[in-house]
Amino acid sequence: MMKFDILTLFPKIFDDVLSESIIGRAQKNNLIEINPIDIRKFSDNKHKKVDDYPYGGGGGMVMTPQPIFDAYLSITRNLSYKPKLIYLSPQGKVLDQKKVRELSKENHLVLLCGHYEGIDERVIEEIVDEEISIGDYVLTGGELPAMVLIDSISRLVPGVLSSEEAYKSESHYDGLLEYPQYTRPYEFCGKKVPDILLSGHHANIQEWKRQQSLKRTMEKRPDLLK
Ligand code: 4H3
Repeated sequence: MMKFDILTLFPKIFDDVLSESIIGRAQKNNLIEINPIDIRKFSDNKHKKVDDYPYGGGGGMVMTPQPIFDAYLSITRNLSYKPKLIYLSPQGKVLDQKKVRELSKENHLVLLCGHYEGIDERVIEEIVDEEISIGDYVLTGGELPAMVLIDSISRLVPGVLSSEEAYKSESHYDGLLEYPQYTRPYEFCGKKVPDILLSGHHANIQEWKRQQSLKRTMEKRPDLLK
């Protein structure tokens, strides 16, 4: 069982995306739990304000530390352990499948989503264990990266995919891209499925898949082979 608590100003946007398909089924089967927490509810301010102008100017708004800190305490207050807290940020280590595998070993992750110009540095220093980026580009908030993280980790939680095979041969599992896949019909747009895949010769098929993986990786992502 993997639990994700998400600290966000926009808890609703997680519901639709993560309640469909494989991740939705995983939640129903109690293999994962996804719990968005509305930071705004924890604001001490009478207008439930959660942001303010940056000291030193520079434009935009910064998320104030108090509501984030209290939302975080509402998670940890009843726990005898400290769950790992990840801040989704363009300054973090760029996510790859190795990091996904590592994080899938945890039982409880807290994901902190910033918005606007970001979060007051002091709350980051106090509660963040790890900063992760999903790539070298800037988004309006950490919510989409949090969903990417949840999806990539959840599919590695035992039982979420129907069999181990379902993910072991996929792109990036062994540092290579996946071989091409075919299904019916046998012929489409004048193109036939490679005969080897219909041969029934298991060893030859495995060898073909390996060769295709290497060829693809060489052509599309030579950087992965280095
Ligand atoms: C993560 C977060 C990109 C990534 C993000 C990424 C808004 C973090 C704000 C939010 C800060 C500006 N953008 N590449 N944006 O994973 O709170 O940095």
